[in-house]
Amino acid sequence: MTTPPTSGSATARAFPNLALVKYWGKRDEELILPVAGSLSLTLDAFPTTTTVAVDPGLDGDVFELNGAAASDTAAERVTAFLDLVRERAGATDHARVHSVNEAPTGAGLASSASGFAALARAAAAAYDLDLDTPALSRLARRGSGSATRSVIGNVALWHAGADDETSFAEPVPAPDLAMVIATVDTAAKPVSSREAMRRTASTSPYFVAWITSTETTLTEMVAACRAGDFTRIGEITEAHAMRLHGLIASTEPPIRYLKPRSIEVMDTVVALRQEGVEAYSTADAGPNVAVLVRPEQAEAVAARLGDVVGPEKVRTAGPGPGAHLLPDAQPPAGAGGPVGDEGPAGAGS
Ligand code: 2P0
Repeated sequence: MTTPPTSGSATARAFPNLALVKYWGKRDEELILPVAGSLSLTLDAFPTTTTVAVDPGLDGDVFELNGAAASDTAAERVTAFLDLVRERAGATDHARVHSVNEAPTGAGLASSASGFAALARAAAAAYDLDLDTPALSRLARRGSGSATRSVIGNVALWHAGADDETSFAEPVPAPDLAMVIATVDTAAKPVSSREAMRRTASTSPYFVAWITSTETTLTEMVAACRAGDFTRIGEITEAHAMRLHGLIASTEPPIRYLKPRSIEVMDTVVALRQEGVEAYSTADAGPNVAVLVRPEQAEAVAARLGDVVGPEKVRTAGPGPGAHLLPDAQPPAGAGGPVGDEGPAGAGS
């Protein structure tokens, strides 16, 4: 059987997300099925814009990131992902992938989330795969776990699911949220998330408790979101982030992502609360701290955190849209762009 040649081209944009209930640990490494569900806020800043152009003349995929050839490791990961897309599309032609990532280096925003969500959207269109939003979220999951959630705008719930078909993200109604992000350190992390997750699963005596408690926490968080209970959302966010870092510290050899300055930011957030400003800390697999606030308080909180880390190291973000296609003529890269049909109404830009 000969496969019909494909020569499509598509451009998509996706934004990073910050988890309020964290994903940490896989029960299936190949399918990237998580040990528990998670929930995040997709941001309206620092997008990745990716064009996939199928080219029957190529011997292999070409991956360019921010205008330069990507590393071999990154290129291999993109090709492995495109192989999945081609397998489903019944296609064999390779593609040129051109990606621009606007996250400031080391800002602590996982570019794999926006990167694979944008790649999934663009590659599905370029290879003529007609996927609904859950199917697109499942596809993005195969690139990177956190990308599952960046397919969805605003607040996204990633179900752990029973299998590949049932492990995808969907929107959850929530009150208006904003994040103030304090960059503490831009050095490369000592251990990648992927490797640290493996070490946690194989060495931490707390891992089983993490799995069971995260599912309970997630149920509580979804209820708080639906109820529009900002205070409870914040309390759960901060507690779950601290649990993640406690869990990571319990590995052997131990891993510690937080720095003294991260703790200083977190203490400032506690002080802000004592002064009556509702703000709650979270941190991913790195030293940078994101602070969940009501949008109207973002500016005041940003000024306060600027006193700790320097004003130039503080950024604020609101809720952003899910991964979406851009018109063929690529507009200048930047935050915003059309909100995809995945994005709940009013999901930011
Ligand atoms: C999260 N993180 O929920 C958690 C919290 C970091 C800390 O998802 O191996 O880059 O590609 O599935 O998605 C980072 O992990 O890992 C992450 P892979 P990913 O956002």
